[in-house]
Amino acid sequence: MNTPYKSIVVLTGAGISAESGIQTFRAADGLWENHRIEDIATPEGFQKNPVAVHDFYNQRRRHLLQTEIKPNSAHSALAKLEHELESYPDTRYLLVTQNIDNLHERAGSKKLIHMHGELLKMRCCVTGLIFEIQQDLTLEQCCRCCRQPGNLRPHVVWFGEMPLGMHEIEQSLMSCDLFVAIGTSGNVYPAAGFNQTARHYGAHTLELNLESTGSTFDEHRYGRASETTPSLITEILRNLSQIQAFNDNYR
Ligand code: BV8
Repeated sequence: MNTPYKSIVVLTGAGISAESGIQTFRAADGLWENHRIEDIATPEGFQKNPVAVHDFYNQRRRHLLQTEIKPNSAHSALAKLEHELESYPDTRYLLVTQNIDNLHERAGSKKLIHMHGELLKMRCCVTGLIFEIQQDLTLEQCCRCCRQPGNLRPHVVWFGEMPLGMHEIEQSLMSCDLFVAIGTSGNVYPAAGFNQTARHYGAHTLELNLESTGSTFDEHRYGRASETTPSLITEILRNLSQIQAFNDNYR
């Protein structure tokens, strides 16, 4: 990688949070292991058995809020990239995550789109208003807007629902020159198609994963995200500073 990038889009999946102690979806002991997707992560499943769906997310929320669950060096490296790029006003950056945990924010990321929602938020099904939540969500809980029980759901995008921030994401994919996917199996659309969109519009596409996902990228780097991500960020920032120094010398 030896060219300075003008617009960088990063997509993360469950694999970036795995080393922080959060289960991925499709690993042998993954989140979907004991559940059928259609029962637990669809509006129909919620309609049919809201208690089971609340329990699935309440368990994940309790786990996320445990003291030992912290951002890892991959989350920190992305936050560092965003911070350092503030010194390069001509370089645009966007982080899109499929994850509903808050580890990117806790590491310091700000330019972030949670395209599949957030575990620490809930939404009123009647008004659409969104509220923070740190404890269990139950059918008995009243929303602050309607002041009656049973209207609240996790602020999470289920299968068959429109992901969040799609317009901004699509605009960024069409204008980026570097697209990096970190820790995602590429099984869920439309996120799984982002690399093709970026490539179609001329971006260099790079996949960081433990193993090959079979998806089409210009470049693959295998290893743990906590190692591959910091080294990639160091490389990007080194390139940028070298180009900056060159331009300063020959202005
Ligand atoms: C939609 C929130 C219409 C809930 C989730 C074609 C086009 C469009 C849609 C579809 C299509 N085909 C099918 C569809 C419908 C569907 C879909 O994709 N179905 C799949 C099953 C085929 N998609 C939808 O319904 C989406 N909505 O399409 O609306 C539309 C269409 C176009 C444009 C606009 C609107 C909504 C999908 C959202 C579902 N909600 N999550 C929750 O979290 O409970 S999905 C959920 O699963 C996650 O959010 C995430 O997206 C996905 C899990 O994927 P990964 O993050 O990749 O995790 P996984 O475990 O699979 O992989 C982990 C990877 O990490 C592995 O590769 C592993 O090797 C790696 N790894 C592990 N450890 C490490 C590591 N890598 C590095 N280091 C490590 N240490």
